[in-house]
Amino acid sequence: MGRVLLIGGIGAGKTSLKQMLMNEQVSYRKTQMLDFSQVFIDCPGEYLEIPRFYHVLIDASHQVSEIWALQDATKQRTIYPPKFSKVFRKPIIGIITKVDLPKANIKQAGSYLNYAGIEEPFFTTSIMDQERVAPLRRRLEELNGLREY
Ligand SMILES: Nc1nc2c(ncn2[C@@H]2O[C@H](COP(=O)(O)OP(=O)(O)O)[C@@H](O)[C@H]2O)c(=O)[nH]1
Ligand SMILES: [Mg+2]
Repeated sequence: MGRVLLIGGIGAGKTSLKQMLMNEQVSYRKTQMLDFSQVFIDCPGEYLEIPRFYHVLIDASHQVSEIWALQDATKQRTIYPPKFSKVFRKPIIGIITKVDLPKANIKQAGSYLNYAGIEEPFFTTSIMDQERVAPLRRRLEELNGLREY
């Protein structure tokens, strides 16, 4: 089971992204049995913003095959400590959210992810654009081996 841990600050778009991928998956593959609430571990943003909660994220990471680290493209600051990705022993990918908003600065968001120790390529997402999340949907399917169902 390829579970994914979603991390990111409060309001980064973790729950929205999960919701988007869940809904689309449900209509796209009606017969498959996967419960996406069991695929995503969606943590409150506080777990990343308050250092005494870091251990909760680290514990949760033991139950997943991959971590998706979100960075809000409209945020002028990062809440990731330097090299934070290195505390995990799982692959971690960077996702830049809210790229539809006028304030979005994808380049800066990418540099914040780099600062957290996360390397390109980054995924970009928007709740306004289903097509844009298609690569993440494919990644999820690959993680879960859905092609064999
Ligand atoms: N414009 C825009 N708003 C977004 C996007 N993703 C999330 N939001 C909004 O940002 C707010 C916080 O999103 P949420 O998914 O709850 O963030 P979480 O705290 O990381 O779970 C909500 O009002 C969402 O509608 C996006 O891609 N574009
Ligand atoms: Mg949430």
